[in-house]
Parts: sequence; C-alpha cells; structure tokens
Amino acid sequence: MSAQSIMPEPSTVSAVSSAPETAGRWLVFGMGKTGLSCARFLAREGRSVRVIDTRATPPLRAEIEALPDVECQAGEPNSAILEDVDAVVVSPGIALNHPLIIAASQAGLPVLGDIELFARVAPAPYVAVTGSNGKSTVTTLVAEIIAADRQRVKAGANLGTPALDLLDPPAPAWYVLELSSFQLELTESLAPAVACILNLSPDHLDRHGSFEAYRAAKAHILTHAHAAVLSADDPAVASLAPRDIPIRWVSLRGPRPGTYSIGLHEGQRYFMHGEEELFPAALLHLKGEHNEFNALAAIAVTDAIGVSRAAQRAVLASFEGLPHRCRLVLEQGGVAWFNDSKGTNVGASAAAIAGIFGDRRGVLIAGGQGKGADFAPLRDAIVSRVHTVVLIGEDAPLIAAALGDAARIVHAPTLEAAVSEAKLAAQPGDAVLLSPACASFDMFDSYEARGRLFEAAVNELAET
Ligand code: UMA
Ligand code: ADP
Repeated sequence: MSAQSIMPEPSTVSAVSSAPETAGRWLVFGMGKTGLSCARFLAREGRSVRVIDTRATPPLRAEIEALPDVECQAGEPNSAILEDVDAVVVSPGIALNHPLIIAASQAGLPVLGDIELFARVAPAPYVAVTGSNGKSTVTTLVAEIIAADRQRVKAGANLGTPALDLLDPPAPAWYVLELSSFQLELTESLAPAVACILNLSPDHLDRHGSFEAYRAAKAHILTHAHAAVLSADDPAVASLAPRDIPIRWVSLRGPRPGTYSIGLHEGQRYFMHGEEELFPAALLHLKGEHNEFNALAAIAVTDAIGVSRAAQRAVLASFEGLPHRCRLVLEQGGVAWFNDSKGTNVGASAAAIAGIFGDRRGVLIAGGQGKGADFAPLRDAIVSRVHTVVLIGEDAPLIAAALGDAARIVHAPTLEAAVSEAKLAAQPGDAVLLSPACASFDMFDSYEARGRLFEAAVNELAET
C-alpha cells in the first residue's frame, strides 16, 4: 500500500458544533492543563462553560477564570451541578468512577475527553502513539523526523502541550499525539493516520481495576486508525491487530519478512526492514535494547507516512534522549550514575535495568507509589545484574517482599540518603541507576522533581 493511500482526509467537521450536545452548557471537570485547554477551546467556540475541580485551590484556577464567559467552582461537586449541563468533558486525572461522572452517565449526558474534541475538529492528519513505556521517546523521535523532512509538525497531548492547544493556528502538515489510557478511554472519533502501540504491561491498575480494562482503554487507538505500527514481541499488543488496515510490525527477535528489526551483517548490527539494511544500529546514542525498539517504531511510523530515510538517519544519529530517561548524570571513581526517574512502572524499570546493567553490575534505587502493581517481575530483572537495591517511598516494603533475597536490600528515608547508600555500596566498574518502578507523588511533585533532586544529590556527592 502506498504512503498516500493511508493518509486520511483532514476532518470534514470544521467545528465542535456539529456534535449534537454542543447547543447548551458545557461542564469541564478539572482545572489542570487539560481543563484550561478545554475551557479555552470551548470558549473560543462560543460555548457557555463551567469548570469544576474537587480541590479547594486548583492549580490553574486563575488562568481559567480569566477566560471570557467561563465560570469556575472549586471543591467536591454536588450532582445538582449537572442540572443545566448538556455535555461533560473530563480531565485525564479524574477516575471515571467519580460519583459525578456516574451521575452524568446515568442522566444520559455525553461524557468525553479532550482528545475526542481534538479528533472532531483536527484540520490536519495525525499520528497517535501509545503503550505502557516509550511513548514520549517515540513521539519525540517521530516529530523530530517529520521536522527533519521539512514538514510542519506539532507534537503533544500526554507529552507536554495539551492536544487542544496544538490547534492554535497555523495548522501543521502533521500532528503527533502521545496518548495515555486515561485519554484513550474517552475517545470515539479518533482516526489516526497511523496508530502505534509499543507495548502493554501493567500500569495504572489502581484506576483501571484490571490489566484487561487498561488494555481495552489503550485499544481505542486502533478503532478508526488508517494504519498501525505494533509490537510483534508483545502478545498483549499483537493480539489487538485489526484485520482491515495495513500493519507494520516491530520486533527485537531477529529479521522476518516485512518486519522492522535488528539484524547482523558482516559482524555489524543494523536496523532492518525485512531483508533491507536501513542504518547501522551504532548510529543511535540512546542506551538499551528498549531504545533500539523505540527507534525501529519511529522508523516504521515515519515510513508509513512517507518520510525520507535521510530525515530518519539525521534524527537517529543526533537524538540524545529526553531528560530523566536512562540519562548518564556523572561518571566518577569508575562508577556511572544514571537518572531514569521516568521509570514509573515495573515494565519500564525492568527495561531500564536490562539496558543499563547489560555489561556491568551495580546498584538500583527504586520505590515510591506502586499504583497497585505486582513487583515480582523486578526480581527476574535484577538477578545477576544488581547486587544492592536501595529502597525509598511508601511501597518500599512491598518491593522488598517481592525481591526476597535476589539482592542486598537497604532502606533509606530520603532520596538524598539513598544516593549516599548507593555511593557506599558501588564498586569501581559499577553503575548506579535510579529507576523507581513507581510514581513519585508520595515524596515529590512529579517524576521531574525526583529526577532533578537525584541529579543534584549525585553531583553534590561528587564534590565531597
Ligand atoms: N485532580 C483532582 N481533582 C480534580 C482534577 C484533578 O484531584 O478535580 C488531580 C488528579 O487526581 C491528578 C491531578 O489533579 O492527580 C492532575 O489531573 P489533571 O487531569 O488536571 O491533569 P492535567 O494537568 O490536565 O495533566 C493531564 C495529564 N495528567 C494525567 O493524566 C494525570 C498529563 O500527563 C498531560 O501531560 C496533560 O494532561 C496534557 O495532556 C501526565 C501524566 O502523569 C504527564 N500522565 C500519566 C502517565 O504518563 O503515566 C497518564
Ligand atoms: P512513556 O512516555 O511511555 O512513559 P518514555 O519514553 O518517557 O515513555 O520512557 C519512560 C521510561 O520507560 C524510560 O525511562 C525507560 O525506563 C522505559 N522505556 C522506554 N522505552 C521503553 C520500551 N520500548 N519498552 C520498555 N520500557 C521502555
């Protein structure tokens, strides 16, 4: 199939007003980045908007209140607020079992998310990327490759700029969206030119209740997709493959016809498409096999939309990786310190451990809020690689129980103390990796704050 034939027509829906529910008052739930983008979008469309948030002092209230014809109300909402409402837009941080959402559904009100609004009006085609891990890396690679091909591109959604803010003119040739399960569970019209699912491993089970429910939410990305890029290595992804659209498969299990993979030729490793050698794998700076997979996925996605090899090569050769993802902070006394604060679930940290400790042993710093995860797979990941695990945060006891005697376990009250413990435990030739397998919110505002503090503590220790 040619690249052109998968390109969807730009949306024929020029405004959200074609939807039946748009005549009356819109209720936006959440005063975070998404709530602000929804209120701004709906106000610009001339809608009457009320924005609510369960918190007494929501973060972006002042910015939202400054919009014309937008009303704000903070504090736990009462279902009476639904009386004069015609549609509810829910921010991704709100669980759909919130009593107000249940009441809205029971009242027959449309309940939608910001990505649904985006999909209804997008003036240019879009690529959508999801998965449990690697989304931000692949979204960024895809956007940079499109830009290197001298096409206008805007990237965002779960990564950075909310999707509706990307609609500010001028329209690009392509949008690239990173989508979370929370965003996907509230979409119906999403029709990406290419939908990519990188992998699926348990995450956010405290919100979705089960892995199957989480997977079902992610599967929404494929419902109206024109083409797909899917992992052939992950049965939970591969079994979602639709039969009626072209699929590009990505695998780390060696070359196969039509598949994007890594192959050997005259002793050199190559990114391959089927039998074709595309680029030497050594071109990529990013560490770890998981990043080779991410690079292959970005090549597959940009092949699907007809981007040049030269643009792919230029970006793969120059991309240094995003902050807080397996980034080298310091090498001192024969010990290399890595910040993978974005390793916020077990699957991510298992991949980071395999990538960083591939050719050396060392110390892992982990722990935080486990989001209901089963930590048992971490045990397999650390055996024969990690001699000491330093644990922090509220779910440290759960992780210690899951690891058993696979490594020496040390508990630390703070991240700074964990860095000191890691310094004591590390031997020359070792790596020390922060990859918490947990969310940060028990001790920090965000994974970025956790990563920054780690880097500061490591750099400070280096000076002592
Ligand atoms: N909250 C309340 N009461 C409310 C509204 C929100 O307590 O009435 C709390 C939520 O429980 C949540 C926090 O506020 O802890 C933020 O919720 P939100 O929906 O207002 O968040 P936004 O600021 O709009 O950010 C959201 C995404 N956040 C979440 O999905 C939790 C951001 O992804 C995304 O970048 C942004 O929209 C723009 O699209 C962040 C994230 O952590 C990076 N995503 C998860 C992940 O990547 O694993 C899914
Ligand atoms: P996401 O946006 O899905 O959280 P990121 O690109 O930000 O993904 O990477 C987050 C972390 O997930 C990385 O620091 C790394 O530990 C892990 N990771 C990245 N890519 C993959 C992959 N393809 N498979 C498994 N783990 C990965």
